[in-house]
Order: sequence, then C-alpha cells, then structure tokens
Amino acid sequence: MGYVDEVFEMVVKKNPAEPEFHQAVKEVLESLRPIIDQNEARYRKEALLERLVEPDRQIKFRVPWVDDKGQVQVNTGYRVQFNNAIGPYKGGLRLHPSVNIGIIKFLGFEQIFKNSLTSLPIGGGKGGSDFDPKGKSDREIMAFCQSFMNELYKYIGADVDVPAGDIGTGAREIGYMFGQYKKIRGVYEGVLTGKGLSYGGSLARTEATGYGLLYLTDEMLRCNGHALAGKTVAVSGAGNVAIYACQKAQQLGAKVVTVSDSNGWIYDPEGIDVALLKEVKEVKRERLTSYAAARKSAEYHEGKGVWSVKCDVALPCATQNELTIDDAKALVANGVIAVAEGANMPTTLEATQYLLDNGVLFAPGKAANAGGVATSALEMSQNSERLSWSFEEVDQKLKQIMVNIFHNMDDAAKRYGAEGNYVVGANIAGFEKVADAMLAQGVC
Ligand code: NDP
Ligand code: 2IT
Repeated sequence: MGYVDEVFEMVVKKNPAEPEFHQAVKEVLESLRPIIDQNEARYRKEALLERLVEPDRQIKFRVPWVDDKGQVQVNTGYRVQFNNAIGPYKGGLRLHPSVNIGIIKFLGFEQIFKNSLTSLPIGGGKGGSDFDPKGKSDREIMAFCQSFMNELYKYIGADVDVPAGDIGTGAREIGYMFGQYKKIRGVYEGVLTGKGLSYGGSLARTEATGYGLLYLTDEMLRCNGHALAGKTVAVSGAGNVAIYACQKAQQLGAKVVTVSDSNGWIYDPEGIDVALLKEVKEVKRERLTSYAAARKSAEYHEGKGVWSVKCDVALPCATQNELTIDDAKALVANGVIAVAEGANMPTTLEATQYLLDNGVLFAPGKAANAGGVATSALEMSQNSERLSWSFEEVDQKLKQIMVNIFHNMDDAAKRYGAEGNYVVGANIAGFEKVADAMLAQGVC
C-alpha cells in the first residue's frame, strides 16, 4: 500500500465517526500524491503525514449558561489547535447545533493549508460549540459567549491562538467574547479578529471573505479567457460570506439571482437587492421569507434548489456538502463555467470530480474563501503596531493576496502536471510551505 493510502486508513481507524474529517483528509492527501511520490522516503522517515493529520491538541469543555427563564443550559465547547508550524493557530469559531469534534477537525485541517496559501504567518485551528444562536435574546448570547470564554481564555492569546468568526459567530459574539477575555486576563491584545471598529477591528474584515471570493473568481475567469462582467451568478447562503459575495459580484458587473438559508431559497431575476438582504439578515435577523415579502421580483422556494437555476458562475457560501452530485449535474447541464467555494468544503468529493471532468473551472474553498482569514491576519498586524489602516489600503492588500493565491495554485498545478486542476494546485501550494517549516523545526 502507498504512503497516502496507509495514512488515510490510519486516520479513519483512529478517528471513527468523523466523516467530514475523513473527507477533508482524503481530498488533501489524494491531491498531494504527486509531491509525496517525489519525496516519499524522507516524508516517511519523518512521519510527516502522520504528524500533519494529528492535531497538536483538541480541547473540549463544558459551557453552562442561564437562559431568560432562569433555566441552566449546557453546551459543549471545542478548540482544535491543529498546526502552528508557520504561525500562531488561527481560525474561526462555529456556533451551530450540528457542531461536533469531527466538523471542527475538518475545518481546522483545511485551515492549515488555507492559512499557508495567504502567504501570511498563521497556523491552523478551529473551534466552536453546538450552541444554537437562533432565536436567542442578546442577553442569552452574551451569557453563552462569556461562559465559553471563561474556559477558552486559558488556551488562546495574541501570539498563541487567535480565534475569529464563522457560522453563527459575527461581530456581536466576538464583542462579548473579547470583553470577557479582557476582564479575565486584564490584557488588551488582539486575541480575536473580526472585532468592532471601535476596539481594534479592521476595516474591510466584514466584507473580506465575500469580496476575496470575487477577486479570486474574477482573476480565474480572466486567466481562462472569460470575464465576470455580464455573467449570471447563483449564490447560496445569506450570511456574512454570501452577502458580501453578492455585493462585490454586482460591483464587478455580474447579476446575482439567488441566495438561500436553511429553510429555503430566493430566485430574484432582477438581481438580489443587497441593501434589503442586509436589512433582513444583519439588522432584523429574520428569515428570507421577509426578503420575498418586501420585494416584488423575488420568488421564495421552500427547501433546497439554488443549483437548479441556470447560471454561469456558482458560488456556494452556506455550509459543507451543500452541492451534491445531482446539483453538479444540473449546473453542468445548464452550462456553468465556474464554481468557486465561499464556504468550507461545500462541494462533495463526487460533485467536485464531476465538475472537473466536465471542464468547469473549480476554485476550492481553501483558496477561494481565504480572504477572510487573510484580512484577519491584517487585523493582527494592525493590532500589533497599534495602528489602523484605511478601507482602501486593506481592500487593496486583500485583492493582491487573492490574485497571488490564484497564481500560486495555478503554478503549483502546472509544476506537478495537473494544469487547470486548482484542487491539486491549492493543496500542493499550501502544503509546500507547511511541510518545509515542519521539517526545518525537527520532530515536534
Ligand atoms: P453565517 O452564519 O453568517 O451564515 C451562514 C449561512 O449559511 C446562513 O444563511 C445559514 O442559514 C446557512 N447555513 C448554515 N448552515 C446551514 C445548513 N446546515 N444548511 C443550510 N444552510 C445553512 O456564516 P458565514 O457566512 O460566516 O459562513 C458561511 C460559510 O463560509 C461557512 O462554511 C464558513 O465556514 C465559511 N467561511 C466563513 C468565513 C468568514 O469569514 N465568516 C471565512 C471563510 C469561510 P440559516 O441562517 O438558516 O442557518
Ligand atoms: O473559515 C475561515 O477561514 C474563517 N471562518 C475565518 C477565520 C479567521 O480567523 O478569520
């Protein structure tokens, strides 16, 4: 059996019942085959892959809090510190009832390579809880966040591990967590990113993941003889990533015709009204039915279905495994040119293969959505130098980072005989730097 297959088998055996983690490891290891084949003896002797797939540590803790009725609730908190070969652990906190250790591990594993691709000095980590923020009062959210930080503070720090937002964690939650960290530690430091602008946040961090997704997609289209302007775009999700993906797509001259949430989806042939979407989701925290009620041109559909709409570019921005083989077939049948992942691992392995086999340009999440964490790293830099940069300055840096990521993954794919396969290119380009740093730092 080859080295890749041996390590994958070991991962499945040692981490049973963690299908998302298995999926992420499989996707990465399979595409690293060309570089691993060339270096197999050394990597085996150094147990490089065995070290890469085993987190530095996994922290799991109780999060008790009191709801508005006076009832004590108990959730489970997680932080997986996966790899700090190239910088302090960095990655978001997901608050969603589906969260379990396997999901946090898949996200933390992906984050290692994503963070490396940004070319900034950040290692890989992820955390979160099975807490469901939906329907909770502000006071309940604060109670949860403070209790979560009462335990998490022991393991994080501006030079150790710097968490940020993800599904269910936005500026409000980061604010409550930052306040509690400051109270417990008595230290004012950039321990979290995605902070509010009045206490160390970076301009353009809110927009960064969605904007970055479009900067990379635009560059990928351009380098393959297409242009984003005039294209029809389907977006899934209606959260932070989706909203700013819609906004930047429109600024670049495309028409976005869909968004979705976990209840249903919108088809708006006149183009998504981003101001209305923001009002519904960011201000009122309501469902997409409110968007449909306020806009004549919008059709609301219950359940799944965004990928059945005819589009040139598809941008999955909701959650893992939301774009299945049937969706990929529908997109190809409708003539899709490009799929770029705003979410983490939204496309199943089978669907990814189908898109690649059918000549669809495919930008994997660890490259396409890296703009969020890259701008988090820019927030860390600003915190360290106790300065804040203008929106334009951050946005310009973000754009350059995304263009560089595209070219780095494009070059890596070419170097290893897989031209145009950006899954191979992104994984190899991300891996090279981490592997080099791990080998240089010895057995640790
Ligand atoms: P938000 O919480 O702001 O929005 C998430 C959106 O996805 C909501 O519309 C939500 O619908 C929908 N969604 C979440 N879970 C599910 C589910 N199980 N089934 C169907 N729909 C679902 O999160 P973000 O926009 O921040 O994150 C979206 C994706 O982007 C995630 O995969 C995240 O890991 C990834 N990402 C985020 C970054 C960031 O900076 N925020 C950076 C890089 C990647 P509903 O409201 O109904 O739950
Ligand atoms: O998946 C991700 O890259 C994020 N949720 C953002 C992480 C960060 O540290 O900004």
